[in-house]
Amino acid sequence: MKKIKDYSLYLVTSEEYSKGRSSLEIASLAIQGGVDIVQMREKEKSSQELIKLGKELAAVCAKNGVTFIVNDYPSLAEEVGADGVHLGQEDIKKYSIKEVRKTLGKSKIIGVSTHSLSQFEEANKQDFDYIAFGPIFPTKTKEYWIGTEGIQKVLETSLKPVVFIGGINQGNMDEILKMGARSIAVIRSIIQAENITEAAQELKDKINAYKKG
Ligand code: 3NM
Repeated sequence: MKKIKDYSLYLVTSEEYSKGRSSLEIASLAIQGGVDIVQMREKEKSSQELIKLGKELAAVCAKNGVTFIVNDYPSLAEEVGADGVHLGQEDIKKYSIKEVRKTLGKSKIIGVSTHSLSQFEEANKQDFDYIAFGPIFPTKTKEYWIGTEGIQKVLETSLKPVVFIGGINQGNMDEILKMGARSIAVIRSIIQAENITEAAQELKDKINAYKKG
């Protein structure tokens, strides 16, 4: 792969919030529900564990035509054969985007997290393939949220696909879909669901309903 064709539903894994289920099992079930992109974001795993899980997730995603992204580490993304890497604001202080492009090659995807309009505007000028913007609503991994206010501006000015993230679930997603968002990333509203496949399907169906107008 390949640039991403469809950014509709983006699953971020996190085994520490998954009620004892493995990220591999969750990703497999969520893919059946229509997830388009899977990101491995495992803050508590060793590098050996990340390599093992990364290879397993890469295989499951490839088999199902789903894009696989690794969080934080360009060299790990390369090692496990991921389609790309997702970088946080701290990561982009550590690595230059030119270096990351060189490590991964031109065909790979590089995404970045942004948490304010000014970070978004900066990222919009750089050589990223997509931009994540959030947290829109309260979430577990951040102590703040930015609300829906900037969404309009982001959608009007973005030169690349924007994925909205942070506290988004089946109950509140209409609010941002109504504003024009067509791409969302989630952790808990998929990984903590009793039925992972149905939860993903519900999120995807809602996005598709707005896409059809
Ligand atoms: N990044 P949930 S919010 C990993 O705003 C992550 O950049 C965010 O988890 C950002 O869907 C977030 O459970 C957590 O709220 C998303």
